[in-house]
Amino acid sequence: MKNSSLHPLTFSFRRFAQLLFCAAIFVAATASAATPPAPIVLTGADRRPSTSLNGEWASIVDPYFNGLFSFHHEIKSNGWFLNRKAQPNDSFPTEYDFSTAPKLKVPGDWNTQRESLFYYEGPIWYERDFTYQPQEHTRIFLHVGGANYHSWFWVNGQEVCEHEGGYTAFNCDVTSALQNGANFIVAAVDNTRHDDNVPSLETDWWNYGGLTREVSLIAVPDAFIDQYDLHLSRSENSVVVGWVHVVNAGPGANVEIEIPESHAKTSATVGADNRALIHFSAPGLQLWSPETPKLYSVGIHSGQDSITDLIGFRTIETRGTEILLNGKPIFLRGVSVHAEAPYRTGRAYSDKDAEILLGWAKELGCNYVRLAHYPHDETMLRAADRMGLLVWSENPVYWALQFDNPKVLAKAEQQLDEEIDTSRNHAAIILWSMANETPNTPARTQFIETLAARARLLDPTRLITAPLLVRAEGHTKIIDDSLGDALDVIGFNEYIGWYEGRPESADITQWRVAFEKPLIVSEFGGGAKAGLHGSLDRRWSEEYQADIYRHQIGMLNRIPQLRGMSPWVLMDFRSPNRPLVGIQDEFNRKGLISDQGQKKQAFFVLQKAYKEKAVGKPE
Ligand code: GCB
Repeated sequence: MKNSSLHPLTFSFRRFAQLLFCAAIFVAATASAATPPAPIVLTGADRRPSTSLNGEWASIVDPYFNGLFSFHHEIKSNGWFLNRKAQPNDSFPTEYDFSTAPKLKVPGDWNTQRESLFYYEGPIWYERDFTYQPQEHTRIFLHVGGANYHSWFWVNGQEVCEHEGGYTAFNCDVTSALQNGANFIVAAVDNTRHDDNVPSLETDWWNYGGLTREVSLIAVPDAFIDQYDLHLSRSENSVVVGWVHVVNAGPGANVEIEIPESHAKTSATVGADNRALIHFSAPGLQLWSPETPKLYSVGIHSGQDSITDLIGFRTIETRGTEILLNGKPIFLRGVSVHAEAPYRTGRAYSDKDAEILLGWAKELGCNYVRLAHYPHDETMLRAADRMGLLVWSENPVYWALQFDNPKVLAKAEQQLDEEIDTSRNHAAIILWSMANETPNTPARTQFIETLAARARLLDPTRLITAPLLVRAEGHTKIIDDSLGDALDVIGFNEYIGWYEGRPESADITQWRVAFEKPLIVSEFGGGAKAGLHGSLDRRWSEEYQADIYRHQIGMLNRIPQLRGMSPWVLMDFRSPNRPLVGIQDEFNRKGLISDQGQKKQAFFVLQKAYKEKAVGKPE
């Protein structure tokens, strides 16, 4: 729409009339244009052959989203997604050019790649050329590991999808947009915070924007396996159960599962809902546990489609106030982890990032990690499976949302679905966390109860949790938020010794818990600047932080139903709420390790307690 590129100062009545006319045509055209289908979830996407689109992408910073919206804020039909090249005889200017634009690396947040983008919140355009030879009878998906927060994608100028939510993977069908040979893809990613987003306006972590996780093309046959769930039965010994869903499966299509190492094999027919129910015995399977993180190569086949996943088999359940892994009580010795990249800061995405972070958790003596406050990258979950770390996976329902807004609920549900559907085959994940530290109101409770019911329906094999806020009467801390009724495991966060009282206040604190359920202290801790030393009462010193841990461990041992802990936090992480110069410098300093990998004294206090099993009930 040419008129949308008018300079506002040349505006006249005649042009206004022209503009109205063009707008009417444009509205009619867009109303009839097919909206692209919603992105889908592919389970085990990283186990499929793919064409990587990682690398350098051209980028244009567009704070007013001028590439998508006209000056009257209508969607442009000639937006920057056309990747137009100016022609010598053009009668209008083309005011963008991806071929001369600076580059950004994908995967990667933009904030840590360019100084001027450090605080940037808004839209940025990405463009990349690539060649591709589509094969007959295939569907091709653009796989996006994560784009924070709202993203739009076009292939050769055709819109292929739009997605909301910064921390879940999605796949857009690009089959009809791709050409044989030269192609281009344009993405717009907008990390503006809005009060009706999930998460909303307030978070205590950096709002890293961009294509933060890997991007690739995945080709599948016309009939393909999009999702599957294979896990050990809780009720029958050595029996693997679950389902496989096949898109476009013809009537009577068959699914085969094999675990060659255990000589187990089965086949099943898909039903009317394109789903084959799986139930077969696999005697002699070695159970997955932190001590023996055994993963089996599992083949899943249907017609022309095949995936080989790496799956561990274990059960998780509760009995009274116990958590049972493979039928045996376990105490979760853990730590909370943000997806902050070690040494370089920014959003973590690589195998190496995951191995460093989880390697530190292992060194600490952990058998469990709380991956806060949003679903982490697949690389993190694969590493946890391999390294034997049980995982608490978290939905980004953080602090206060518009709990009475049905649109916000729909957004939270969509992100929860994507989280569970993508990662349901990771043996490491035992807990789905619905929300962190939400205000105790009826609207909140109903909102999270709805999410919990949905999570149970999607995955009845895992435990539902959420960190609750705690209230106090004198020296007694009380956990009685009614949301606890909807949970299998009660999480709670407390900062005795940091936000309230002194470290030794923990010694006189009593606990009253209104639920006969297992309890995990999902956060406690305090800040310290690595290398800052002083007496025990010098806030920000390593000594002060270590002292919090000593007193906390003593106190936590007095809570009979405590079944796990994940203090806050493994490593210092970027937060815009932490401006204290010389100490915080925009990092939350509650890490046991600094962002540059220096271990603080508290790391060793906790390591000793974990290694000597001096905290928690002996297993
Ligand atoms: C909390 C939040 C966490 C914050 C932490 C803190 O309770 O759950 O996201 O970063 O406290 O450091 O204050």
